Amino acid sequence: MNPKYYEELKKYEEYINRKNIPSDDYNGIFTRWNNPVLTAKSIPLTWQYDLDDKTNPHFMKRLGINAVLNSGAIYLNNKYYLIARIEGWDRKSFFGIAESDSPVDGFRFWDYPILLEDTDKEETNVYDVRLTQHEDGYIYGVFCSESKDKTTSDLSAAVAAAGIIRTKDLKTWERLPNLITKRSPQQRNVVLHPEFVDGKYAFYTRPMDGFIETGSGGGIGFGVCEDITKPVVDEEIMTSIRKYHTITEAKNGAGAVPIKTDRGWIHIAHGVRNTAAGLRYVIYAFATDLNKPEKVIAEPSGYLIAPEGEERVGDVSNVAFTNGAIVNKNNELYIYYGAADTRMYVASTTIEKIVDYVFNTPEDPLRSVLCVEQRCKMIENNLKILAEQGE
Ligand code: M1P
Repeated sequence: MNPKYYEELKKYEEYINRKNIPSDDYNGIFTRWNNPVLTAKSIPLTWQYDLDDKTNPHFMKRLGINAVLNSGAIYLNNKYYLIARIEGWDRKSFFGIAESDSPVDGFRFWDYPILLEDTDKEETNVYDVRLTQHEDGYIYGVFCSESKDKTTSDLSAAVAAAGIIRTKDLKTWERLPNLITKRSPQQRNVVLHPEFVDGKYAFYTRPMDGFIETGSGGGIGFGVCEDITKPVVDEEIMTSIRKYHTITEAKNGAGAVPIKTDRGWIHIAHGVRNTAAGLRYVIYAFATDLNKPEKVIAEPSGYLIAPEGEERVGDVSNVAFTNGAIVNKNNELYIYYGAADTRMYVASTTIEKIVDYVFNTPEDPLRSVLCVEQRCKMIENNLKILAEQGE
């Protein structure tokens, strides 16, 4: 074996085994963790190097990895699993399962990435899986399945659809047909609701006119389907809608699978606005009704997590994007988020705190003058409290 292998293996092991550290930035809502939980450095050497001295005498990376990002997440038998979007130097993404006993560090990939059943020869790229532990007994993965748009001569034109896979053990995956949404030509950021709604499978969708532009798509949609093995959604109705001059003005999309709480379903989604420097992706939260999971009942103003510091820098700068969160047996909540389409971070909180945040943070009154009024009311009350306490 080339001695370089042992040098690189040592670096890899040190990287995987390094402990994460909570940031000392305070907001009362969540704690950021300083180190990424997954990056291109987390990928095993066997996935990148040909270890045969005869065919690789210079110990070159033959199949390099560019980025590890937007990961689905699931908690099973006290273990934390991330199904990451792994992007090769060749720009193609695929999925790999990383496992840890800890929610914040130590994620190690299984021996092989997931080899999807090749059911559609036009499918060129797959990414951003959401993992739903459904009450029907399966774990579903819903992801973006991308193909070339052959209706135009534009080489970068693509069509996005929602691919569906399912498993009972994360090892054997069955591929189902892609979701058909009758009203929307394209779909990305589709999430399967974990419970039946009126006896049907329910999807959060993101109706889009084109590959990048949501166009007339007003926000996060919701639709039901009878048979998940022939998945068709006839009608999509709106849940969290996009609004002018807010964090969701350009687009939004469902993120982690909704979390059931006593007060409602907590959704952790992403919102996009346009800036002179390009699109800015942030993570926001809202709640929907327990019996009508499409009906928004609370939507705090602004963002929950925006990209900060080194999180802002990468292949697509200024992006915080989530498609996975875990609630463990202690009701701690871990929100995994991709940063700048390059690496994965985690933020932690508790169910008690996220419910307080979602239901007690004021809504966006949508105009500057009303926002100042809202803030002044809080200041007035605070000054009264401080005066009463002699501060
Ligand atoms: O590049 C930012 C994100 O862009 C897409 O999200 P959306 O569909 O909302 O525009 C996704 O491709 C996502 O993977 C990516 O992080």
